[in-house]
Amino acid sequence: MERKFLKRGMNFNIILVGESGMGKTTLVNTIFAGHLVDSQGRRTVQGPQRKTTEIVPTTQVIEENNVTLRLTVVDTPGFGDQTNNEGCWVPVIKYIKDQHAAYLERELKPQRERSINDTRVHACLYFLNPGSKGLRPIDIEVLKRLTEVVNVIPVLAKADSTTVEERAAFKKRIKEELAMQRIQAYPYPSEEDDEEDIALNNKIKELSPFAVVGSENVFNENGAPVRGRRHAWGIINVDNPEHCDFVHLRNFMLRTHLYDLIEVTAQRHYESFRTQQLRQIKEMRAAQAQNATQMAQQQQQIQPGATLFKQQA
Ligand SMILES: Nc1nc2c(ncn2[C@@H]2O[C@H](COP(=O)(O)OP(=O)(O)OP(=O)(O)O)[C@@H](O)[C@H]2O)c(=O)[nH]1
Ligand SMILES: [Mg+2]
Repeated sequence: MERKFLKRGMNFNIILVGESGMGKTTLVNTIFAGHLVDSQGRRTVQGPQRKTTEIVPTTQVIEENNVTLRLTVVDTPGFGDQTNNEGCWVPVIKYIKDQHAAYLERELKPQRERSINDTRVHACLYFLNPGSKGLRPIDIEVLKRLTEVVNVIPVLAKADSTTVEERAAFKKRIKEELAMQRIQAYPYPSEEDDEEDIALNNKIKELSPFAVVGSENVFNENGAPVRGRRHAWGIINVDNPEHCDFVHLRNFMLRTHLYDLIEVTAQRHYESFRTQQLRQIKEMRAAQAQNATQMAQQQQQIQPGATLFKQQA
C-alpha cells in the first residue's frame, strides 16, 4: 500500500510557526534552496528581508527515487513583538482547521473524488528562541493548542548563535519543560512500533529540538559551494550535520517519517476533527428537528384559541 501510495505521488505540507525574527522565512528558502519567497511572492537574495504579514503557502514538486512529492511549506507571521500576544495563535490554528474542513467537505460529497488534493498540515515546525532560558509562557500557550491539531516538531532557531554547551543545555531543558507541561511533540509512542521504530524514535527524541540554521546564501569554500552563514570566525554550513541538525531534520521529515507523519495526521488529528464536526452536525440537526416539533405543537395549541375567538366574534 505504501509503495502504491508513493508511486501515485503525494502532498506533504509543513507549517512554520514561532516568534518573529526567528528565521522562519529564511528556513523556507533554505528548504527550497534558491527558490526564494516572502509574503510578497518570489524575491531575490539581494532584496530586503521583509517581515511576514500573512500566511503564505509555497509549493514545489520534488522527485526522488521515482517518488513524486508535492512539498508545500506554509510560512506564517511571527508573534512576540506585541505587548499583548493574546490570540496570536488563532490564525494558524484556523488555517490548520480550515484545511481539515476542506478535506472533510470533499470527502462527504456524494461523488467523492478518487484522490482528494490534500492540503492538511502534516508537520508543524515550532521555532524556539535560542536566547530564552527555556519555554516562554507564550510558547507553552501556543504549543498546547498546536499539539491538539497537528504533529509538532520543536526546533531551536538560529542555532549558530549558541555554543555547543549552550545548545546541549537548551535541548535538555526544553525536553524537561515539555514533559512537565505535558506537551506531546511528534513522534508519539505507538503499540505498533517495532524495535527499529523505537530505536529511530529515540534518536529523534535525543536530537529534539532540532538545532536549525537557515541560509539564503552560497559561499565558496575551498572551491566547493557551501550553503551557510558567514561569521567572522568562519562559515557555518547548513548541510553539515556537525554544524547543525538541518540534514537530520530533513531526513526525518522527508524520508524516515514522511509516511508516518501523513498517517498520524489522518488518523489522529484529522479523525478527531472529523468526529467533532460530524457530532456537531448531528446535534444541530437534532436541535432543528426538536425546534420543528415544538413549533408544530405550539401551532396546534394556538389553533383552538383562534377558533374560539372566531366564535365569539
Ligand atoms: N544567526 C542567524 N540568523 C538568522 C538565521 N535565520 C535567519 N536569520 C536572520 O534573522 C532575521 C529574520 O529572519 P526571517 O527569516 O525574516 O525571520 P521570520 O521568523 O520569518 O520573521 P517574521 O516574518 O517577522 O516572523 C534575518 O536577518 C535573517 O537573516 C539563522 O539561522 N541564524
Ligand atoms: Mg517571516
